[in-house]
Amino acid sequence: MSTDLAVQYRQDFPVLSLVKEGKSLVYLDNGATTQKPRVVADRMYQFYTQEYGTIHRGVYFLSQQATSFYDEVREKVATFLNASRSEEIIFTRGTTEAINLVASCVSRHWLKAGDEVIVTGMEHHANIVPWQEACLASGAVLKVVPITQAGELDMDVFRQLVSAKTKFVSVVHVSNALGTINPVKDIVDLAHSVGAKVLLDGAQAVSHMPIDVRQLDCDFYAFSSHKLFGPTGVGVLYGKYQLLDELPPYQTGGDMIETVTFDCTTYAKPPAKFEAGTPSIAEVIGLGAAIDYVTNVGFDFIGKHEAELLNYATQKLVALPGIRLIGTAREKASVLSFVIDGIHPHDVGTILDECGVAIRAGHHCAQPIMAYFGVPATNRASFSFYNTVEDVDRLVDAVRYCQGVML
Ligand code: C6P
Repeated sequence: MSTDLAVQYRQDFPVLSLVKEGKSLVYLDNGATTQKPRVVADRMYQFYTQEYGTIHRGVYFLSQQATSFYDEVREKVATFLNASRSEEIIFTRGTTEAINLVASCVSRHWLKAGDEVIVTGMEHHANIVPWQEACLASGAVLKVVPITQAGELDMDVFRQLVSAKTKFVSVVHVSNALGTINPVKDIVDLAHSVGAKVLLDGAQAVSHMPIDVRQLDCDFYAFSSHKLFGPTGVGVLYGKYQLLDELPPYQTGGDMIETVTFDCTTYAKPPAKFEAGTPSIAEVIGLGAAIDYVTNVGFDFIGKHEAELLNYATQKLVALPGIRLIGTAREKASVLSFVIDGIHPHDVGTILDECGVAIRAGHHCAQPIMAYFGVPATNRASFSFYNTVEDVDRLVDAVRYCQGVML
């Protein structure tokens, strides 16, 4: 087991040493949001206390320096995703805003009545509702690729659904509720074969595996900083430059224009065209520190360690009576959703919390998945590289304790 290194990395995350009512914290809600290494908080503290200024507006030193820091992070994100150029990186408030941006712009610019948009049965609400709105506004039709009992996409149906009418395909890279890693390169190729554009929702992927947008050839890729060890309030939309250039703006106002008169306004080029108003400057700088940090940890270690944790946890959990796993795909990230016979997930979550174990209980903003599996909610333990075998043992002990109390 690669736990020794994980134990070392834990030292970088002050909150992981938290002890409450005599119990040390076992943090297993990394799918919701990851904890922050000290370097991220320190970088933001330094910016706020010693370097703070607005960007793109001031001729004075602080503003120019802040502008350089901000633009450097754009370069860093471009390298992190292997984008062709930094102008392909748009800062948003998060994955949700990134998808809303694309859905809104695509609906106004590309979609017309009778066109089809494809999503899948394992999407987060953030990748369903914006497309429902886009279809309502444009008269396009939303098609849904079903999932199988293992929690995989039914690729045969996917291939049947894609046609000349398909204009856009929007698919989650890694499912937050099931852990499934989707065959996104195949999906991109399939969509491109009929000329459709593709967005990948990478909210749950970026902290687990390296992302190469040029290799994937996706048209858009979205993720949130707070799930990648960075601050809340900032996210990233990658888009191929030519497409960003073609699309209309999402929000309008300051910083996204070239010239404004009462007769005619012209827009700045991407990325400025999609970043109206003063952005989350300190948070973007914090995201830069998070990317440096995670790059230093390295996805070789992260992938190997998380796979070991997932296997170990899966074996331990299914060995208990009355456990049903929700999501048993062949390719999975370190997300373990389960239900326990006779105990509502919210009760499980509350009792595990008494044991110091933080997991998520709920529908995970993926109600269609819950409906498909016939459950109101699941319990979800999601692991990060700083979790250990001991964390898994504490989870399993807490589940056993919960069964003892409730059954
Ligand atoms: N999932 C969870 O699973 P925001 O809130 O904008 O940072 O991310 C939204 C989002 C979009 N897509 C996927 C696949 C996601 O998992 C999420 C957020 C969280 O616990 C909250 S429901």
